[in-house]
Amino acid sequence: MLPTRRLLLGAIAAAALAGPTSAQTTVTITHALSLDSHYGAGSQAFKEVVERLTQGRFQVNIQRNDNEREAIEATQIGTQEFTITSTGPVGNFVREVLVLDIPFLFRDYAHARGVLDGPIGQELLAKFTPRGLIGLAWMENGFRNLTNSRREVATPADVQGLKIRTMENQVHMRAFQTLGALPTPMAFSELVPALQQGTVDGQENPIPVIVANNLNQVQRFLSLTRHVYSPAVLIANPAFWNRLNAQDRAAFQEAAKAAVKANRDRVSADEQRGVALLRERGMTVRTEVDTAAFQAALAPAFEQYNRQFDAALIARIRDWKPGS
Ligand code: EAX
Repeated sequence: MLPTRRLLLGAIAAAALAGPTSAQTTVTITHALSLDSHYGAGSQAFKEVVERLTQGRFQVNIQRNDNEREAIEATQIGTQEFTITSTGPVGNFVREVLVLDIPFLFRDYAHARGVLDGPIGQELLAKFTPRGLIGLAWMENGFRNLTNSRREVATPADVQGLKIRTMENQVHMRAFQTLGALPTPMAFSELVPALQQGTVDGQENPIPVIVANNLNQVQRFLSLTRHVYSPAVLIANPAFWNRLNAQDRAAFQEAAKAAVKANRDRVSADEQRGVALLRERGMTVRTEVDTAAFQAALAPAFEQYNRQFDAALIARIRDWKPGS
């Protein structure tokens, strides 16, 4: 055997024994729910595509952090590279995003996804950059529904006096105040203990969250109010993102697209099966809610939102049609 061939085989064997190349980088992504959730579906798709398109040079470590404000702060300062979060606390970092949290702004999932995937969504993602965050892609939490342990809710009058946990979101808090409820903002991590101890009577979340976190164990009544569409967003750390070369950045962008698709597909699936599942788990579900009465009762809040935000932008969102 020629010496050079023997040397070459030796070098390959040594490299194989040395294990992964030094160029391997582990990045962390967090979200508030388990892997068996609409966020988990997204993070696992993200991981698979990043590791495949970078030939393993980047490894993705998925972790759970159910304090979304903390996760955004950690992504901002770089103690983690990515997070998937509902827009709940995002308005405390990027004020313009609060417009998306206005009740009854979106008609249905097609309307919300169409707006967020179009120019309006891109304009809002660009608002993250000056705030020290990279808004990579709009994902989805879902249409929020009200649960409580006191009574069935069908009209605004049924909400009066209920202590309702809200996200740390001033748009949501104003809405529940206007309805005569007692909004109590807290991180998702504090929600279940607060419901168990009776600190609050109820909360509001999309079906996928209620299912993923078994909130049926601490809540008796579910009303399909669908009062707010709750976007989620994939956020990156700017320093990490700006260090990527064009090829790797393209890989992460492909991974973000895969995360959006897997996340939305799981929301659609959970919406299909979630109500029946929650009934099986013992919840009393009120499917018929007087939506018109809720919208009328929120009129004072809508007036305030029109003053607080760009009324033209609100109209652009409301009037969006496919193809527009
Ligand atoms: O993002 O805090 C909330 O109610 C959110 O919907 C939950 O953390 C999933």
